[in-house]
Amino acid sequence: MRRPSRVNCARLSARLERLGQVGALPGGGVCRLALTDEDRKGRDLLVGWMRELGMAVLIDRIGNIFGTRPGRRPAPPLMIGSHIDTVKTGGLYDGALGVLTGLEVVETLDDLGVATDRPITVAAFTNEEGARFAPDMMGSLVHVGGMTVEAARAVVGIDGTTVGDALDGIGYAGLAPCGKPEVHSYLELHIEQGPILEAERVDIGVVEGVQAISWTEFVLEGASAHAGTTPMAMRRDAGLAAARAAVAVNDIVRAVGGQVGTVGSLVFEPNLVNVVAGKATFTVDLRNNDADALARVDAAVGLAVRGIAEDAGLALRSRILASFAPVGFDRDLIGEIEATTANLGLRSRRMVSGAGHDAQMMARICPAAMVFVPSARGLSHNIAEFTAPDDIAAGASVLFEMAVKLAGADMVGEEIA
Ligand code: HGY
Ligand code: MN
Ligand code: MN
Repeated sequence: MRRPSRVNCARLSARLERLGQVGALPGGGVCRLALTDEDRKGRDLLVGWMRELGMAVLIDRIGNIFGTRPGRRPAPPLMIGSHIDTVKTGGLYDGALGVLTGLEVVETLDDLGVATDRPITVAAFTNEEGARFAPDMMGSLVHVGGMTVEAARAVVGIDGTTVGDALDGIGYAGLAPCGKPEVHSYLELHIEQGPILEAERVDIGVVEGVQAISWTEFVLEGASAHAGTTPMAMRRDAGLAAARAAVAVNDIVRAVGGQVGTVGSLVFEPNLVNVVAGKATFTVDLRNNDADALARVDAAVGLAVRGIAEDAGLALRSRILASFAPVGFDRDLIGEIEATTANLGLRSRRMVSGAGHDAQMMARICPAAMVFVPSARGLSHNIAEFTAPDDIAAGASVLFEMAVKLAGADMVGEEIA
């Protein structure tokens, strides 16, 4: 029997809807690409909510936003985080659910008049998606020391802008040094973004870790030529070679269990109906929970693309956009989440995340864990992304009860589950 949620789910849904109006797309869904004006508006809204809740707001040099509710003692905080940037075809929940549920945990504690032993910090990390500026999880990677601020600021995005210029442009290059505050433990509530929880009718995903990620950009260069006058044998068609490469990636990936692979972007130049493409730029996203298997697939893809380029007499260059090993979350926190879920009368199952998350970076510096809630039809990075209110309530309840334990809530207020 599912126990009632202690958080105010209507308030949480209202904030999700309100944030979802920032960068809303005409046909539904959201576009708040990192460090765009839409991202700035979302950040402003979040900072405003944090200040309304009396939280101390700190913005660091890469634009990570931290709002802190004080504890009885100035100890390293429990951090509850995620991101509010989205892909171009984003939904209301990817990232935003984790950040706004963190706010809801804080406001519910305020409503109950409950103090906590240690502070609670709600975090919104910069550029988790990596869709405009690679790699993904950039803000949390800088926070844990995996990338310098300078290197991050120098990254050139898909539109030719640097992170530094975009960050300065939206006014979120904070003064606080990166890597602060030091953190006691980290929790992240996130939508599953896949089909498992819904298919198995399970309420909560207890996330054991995140699979390895490899992003590579390939550039094929031949010669643009007239589509009508150039004999087929004379062509150095970069577009055709890129199309062959995409098929090769798919063939290699499908032959390896547990492997996924995507050619998500492919740009022809000059990209005109009557010109043989002289240049083609495409990306390959490969993921596997087995790092060795991923390395073998990565090598096989590189070899295949090189062979295709040579056969077509094309020049080839490539660069790594992201490369992250598999990550395991904290075993004790995983057990605690399972027990909390059961105590709330909810069904859970353990799982590995197919998507990357800020939690995988935070796991480098403190005990970290994630809680998943179902995605309708397993959809995400799609404007039809949806998670039912009951599922949001269940996830928020688990996060709240975990926060109460980890932050050492004082039972001054209403009896807490
Ligand atoms: O790519 C990912 O897994 C995440 O959405 N950044
Ligand atoms: Mn996300
Ligand atoms: Mn995402």
